[in-house]
Amino acid sequence: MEINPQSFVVVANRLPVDATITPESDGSTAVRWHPAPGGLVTAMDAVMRHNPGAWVGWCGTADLDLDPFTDDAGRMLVPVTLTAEELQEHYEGFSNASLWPLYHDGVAPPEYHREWWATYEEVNRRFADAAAAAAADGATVWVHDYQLQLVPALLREQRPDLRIGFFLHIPFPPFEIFRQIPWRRQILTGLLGADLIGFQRKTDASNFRRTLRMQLGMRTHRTNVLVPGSDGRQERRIRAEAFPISIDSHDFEELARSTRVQERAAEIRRELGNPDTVLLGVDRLDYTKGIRHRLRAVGELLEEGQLDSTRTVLVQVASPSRGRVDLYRAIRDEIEGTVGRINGNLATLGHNPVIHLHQPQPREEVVALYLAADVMLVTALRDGMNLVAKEYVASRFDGDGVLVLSEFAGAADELTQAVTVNPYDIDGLKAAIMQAVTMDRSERRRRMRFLRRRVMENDVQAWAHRFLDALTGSET
Ligand code: ADQ
Repeated sequence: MEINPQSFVVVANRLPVDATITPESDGSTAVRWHPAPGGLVTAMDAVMRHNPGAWVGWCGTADLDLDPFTDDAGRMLVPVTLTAEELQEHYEGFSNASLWPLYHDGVAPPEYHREWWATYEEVNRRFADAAAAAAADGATVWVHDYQLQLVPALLREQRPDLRIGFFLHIPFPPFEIFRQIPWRRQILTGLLGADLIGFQRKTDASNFRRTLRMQLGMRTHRTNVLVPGSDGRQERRIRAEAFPISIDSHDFEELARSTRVQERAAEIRRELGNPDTVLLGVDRLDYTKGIRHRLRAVGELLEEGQLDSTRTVLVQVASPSRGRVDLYRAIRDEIEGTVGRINGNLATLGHNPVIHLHQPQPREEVVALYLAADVMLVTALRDGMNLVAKEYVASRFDGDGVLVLSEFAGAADELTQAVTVNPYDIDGLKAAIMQAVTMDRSERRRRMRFLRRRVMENDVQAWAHRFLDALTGSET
């Protein structure tokens, strides 16, 4: 199919929908599309409702060659084909086993392989070609995340007419950590093809600018970066700064206010045996999320009797979503081992103090859990933003509930009235959990009022406007 060039193009590793191939009764096969999960898709889905255009991304199944098409929402979806080997090396390998741990300050050791890098370059080139074909003259192209850091420069080479923005959803590490990656220059040069590079936190943006100074000897002034032109071309002034992402806050509040979800929240508490305290964790199963530290702290509080094991429940939802099956199996085994040990010591016939749900939960159920939880535990060791923290706040239209939030999650910059913790400090984490559990109602409400103001004002639409206005030069 001919692509009808668009004036706004989003480029992300995944499309907002996943394709699956299903056999038909006549022996043929059909492609079916389902919403794809994840923080980035949720955010950009909401943005695209207001800025229709094209979305370039992988369709979720290897070796599937699909034509671009327009979906029910009027967006043009442009699938990029990836082979199983490319997925292994670009996505599971370089993206998730090299970049992901490195950018999260090395909370797991990154691995580097030259074949992975070669495939990363190759796949980035394919995304850049697809974006170039989908973009109209002078279009605005918004490239997302660590899987596609070479796309801005590759795209600029082909299409200097475009306005190119890049947003990194995960942290950018300090120069001393970043410098270990063998392809550090190529990655920085790839990103510098953008006119605007957005980060979650101010510290991420300043880590990046400092890296440019230290590694490439470049000049920066405040958030501006002067990129020297190649072949005697004039230097370009680009910007690298923080644009903290958010959620569709009003959508969450509306869902939480629905009778269905409120009834379900009450039912959840009944199903849990009407405990005095419900603690909640909702995470993708990942070593950056600090689930192990959280379980350790809650386990000790229960075993020491500071939390009454007959009157307290921790519900931990942790579902796998990103590659590296072996690694995730190890984390899952560890979580299940710890949960089993705590319950083995403390459970009674009718009551388990810790419940681990391994299956991903539909959004309605997640919001019902948010409403049912007295205390939300977000204990990431490192996290770009952490949307779960914001979703909890947006869902608590009743003005109650306490958020315990890691200072290593980007959300901590804005949500300063949460009970903040260093998750590595187990005693500090235990004290924070007890502070949250015993906090009196007026303080809970005062803190939640502040948190809600922040989350309801800075929603995902406001985030996208700020980024796009800065990119297109229309900010005031
Ligand atoms: P993630 O690492 O995926 O996002 P997060 O920001 O918490 O982390 O977003 C996860 C999303 O998936 C949330 O909408 C949450 O409700 C949902 N979710 C998580 N676990 C779930 C489960 N078990 N069942 C059902 N739903 C679940 C990346 C970065 C973050 C950054 C976002 C957006 O790692 O730091 O905040 O992108 O930029």
